[in-house]
Amino acid sequence: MADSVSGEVRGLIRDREEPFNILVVGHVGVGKSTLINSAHVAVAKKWTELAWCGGGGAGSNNTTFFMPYTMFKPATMTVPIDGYHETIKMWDFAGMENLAEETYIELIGLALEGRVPEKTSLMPLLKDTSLSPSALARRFDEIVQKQRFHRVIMVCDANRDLPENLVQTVKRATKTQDGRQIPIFVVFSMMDRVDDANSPQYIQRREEALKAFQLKGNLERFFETGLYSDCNPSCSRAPDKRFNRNDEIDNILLTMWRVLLNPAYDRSLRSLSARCGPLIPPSALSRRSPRSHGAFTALTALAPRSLGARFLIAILGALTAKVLSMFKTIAEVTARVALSPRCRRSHGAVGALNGALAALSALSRRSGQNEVAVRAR
Ligand SMILES: Nc1nc2c(ncn2[C@@H]2O[C@H](COP(=O)(O)OP(=O)(O)OP(=O)(O)O)[C@@H](O)[C@H]2O)c(=O)[nH]1
Ligand SMILES: [Mg+2]
Repeated sequence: MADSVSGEVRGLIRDREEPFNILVVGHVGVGKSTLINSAHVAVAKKWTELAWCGGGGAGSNNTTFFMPYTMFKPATMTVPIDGYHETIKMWDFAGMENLAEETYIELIGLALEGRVPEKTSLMPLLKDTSLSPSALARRFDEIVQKQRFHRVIMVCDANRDLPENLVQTVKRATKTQDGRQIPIFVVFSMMDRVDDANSPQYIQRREEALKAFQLKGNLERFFETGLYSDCNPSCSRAPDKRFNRNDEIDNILLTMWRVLLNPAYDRSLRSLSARCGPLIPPSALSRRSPRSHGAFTALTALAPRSLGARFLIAILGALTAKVLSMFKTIAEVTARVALSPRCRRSHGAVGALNGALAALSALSRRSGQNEVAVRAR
């Protein structure tokens, strides 16, 4: 089973010929950098410390630069993937404990659009309270196509309550200004520290996450796992400092890759104008225009993704066209009949008859022989 998934994932990796960027977000110390390394290990089958994982914890901010990590380079693989174009990158986004929401939303949003250059130092920007979202947008006004994002992974510590602010931030930021909807995947890390995954407290936390990301009934985008960390006893490298593989972690992360790389999730990445034509003024879709949110959602629903809505509209359109063409046909037939020679002749006959009637009634009034006159007609 694991081997077949591994083979499938290697195929999906090879098939990605265009840049494929995954943004990893989450609070400070939840395991974002550790996830990047662990996701790499699951496919590479050997350890490489791509992203630096420090002590973590509130305020430690190990990751402060906006860093891309190219996954699965031949030198890091036990068995290199032939024909792989080195297109897949995971990007580590700094976590913030007490985030200044507007600035953070703007910065994540700009990053997702490919406007924040790699290696940008994020902390000074996030901590600068005088920096308005519009000033940030002006600072990063150029889109680098190969740096646009295709997936977002939100990492949450399974032992901590869901960071509501960050959830909302990520949900808003993944609806980009040009109308793309970047798919979000959720990873509950630190599962090795969860005492009882059946406890009401944990179940409620899990339910809240599923609800917040509308994943109920479709767990495909939700993953719960411990990660490869010195602190995780089930794969700990101490005391011999050797890397100990863990099949359970590998299987979950291989499944994550299979879903992440599924081309079906690329559909919502086409810009809305490409999906709905030039009907939508781009300004109405701005992240900074919350009023347009409803309209945006409705338009997104009509986009190719929602086949049901499109089908309904197509049927209504076809029916309207049919009714209009029927009216046109009736009008045309009536006009033609009215103008036909037979019709004109009968107009004359009716006129003549009416004339004769008038003459007869005048006569009969005079002679009192109505009946004879009528019969003679
Ligand atoms: N036990 C255990 N420890 C973990 C797990 N994931 C991460 N850690 C540890 O938690 C600490 C923080 O992990 P990081 O990956 O640096 O977290 P981060 O989210 O990148 O942190 P910042 O970059 O500071 O925002 C490190 O000591 C990791 O080894 C896990 O699943 N289980
Ligand atoms: Mg980090």
